[in-house]
Amino acid sequence: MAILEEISSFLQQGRAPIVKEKVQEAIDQGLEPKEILEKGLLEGMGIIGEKFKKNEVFVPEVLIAARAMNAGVAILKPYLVEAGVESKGTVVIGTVKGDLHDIGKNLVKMMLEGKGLKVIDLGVDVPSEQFIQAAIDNDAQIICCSALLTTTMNEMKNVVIAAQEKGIRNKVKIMVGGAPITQNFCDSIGADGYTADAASAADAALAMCS
Ligand code: B1M
Repeated sequence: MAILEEISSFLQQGRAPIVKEKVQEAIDQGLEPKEILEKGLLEGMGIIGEKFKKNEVFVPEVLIAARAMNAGVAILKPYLVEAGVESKGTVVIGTVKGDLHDIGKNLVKMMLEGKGLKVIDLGVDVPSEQFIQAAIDNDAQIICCSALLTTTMNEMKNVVIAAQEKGIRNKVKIMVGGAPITQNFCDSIGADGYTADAASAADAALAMCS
């Protein structure tokens, strides 16, 4: 299984072109797409996530590793669909209305994908109704809201209220995060989960889906 270790290692180094080559090589060798995903790509992304949590690597390395993962996943995607690999859950993510900061949100998205979750990314400046509609349309288990401004964090409460009003509050968990967000704030608006960093957000989301 040396090739899977190579895929993991090149992914951690952020070497997208070699990751693509190695994933194709693994497919040509007859390895199962699910195994390439889980023991190669997700394994590598998981190691990066843990290092990020411990401040052993930083935002640029994570972004580059993510690019390498996306490159590998793009090669694998048609085979995964063919093999019928099911995602472990669906998450709708976005930065709340009025807020254009997306670096942290993109990191959370990447870590979620690294855990095998399907992510519907609504981008930035997302109104509460759009979060709810996307959750309904995609049968999502979780809505993830990111905010970086003290002036926009209260939008998260509107997402919780909109979920109640649309009658889906018992079907969907709402996770919140971003620099100004705290556990107290999460509790005060009636959201279901807060984590301080992207890797922990992915761990929490996976736990909520299972
Ligand atoms: Co802005 N900005 N910014 N900014 N900006 C901050 C946030 C600020 C703290 C700077 C400062 O004054 N010291 C300040 C906010 C102050 C406040 O509200 N108290 C601020 C301001 C004021 C503004 C503007 C109003 C400036 C102006 O125009 N006068 C303006 C607002 C625009 C808008 O959104 N409407 C503005 C604009 C911008 C840029 C466009 C220039 C740029 C954003 C570019 C982009 O995102 N594409 C920008 C940037 C880059 C920053 C700083 C410098 C960096 C933010 C960042 O990306 N950090 C920031 C200062 C700072 O934080 N030091 C600042 C890295 C990122 C990885 O961290 O997003 O916190 P973060 O994500 C973390 C965790 O929070 C967590 O995971 C990540 C890491 O693991 N996380 C989650 C995030 N979302 C999560 C969701 C989860 C769980 C975890 O679950 C769902």
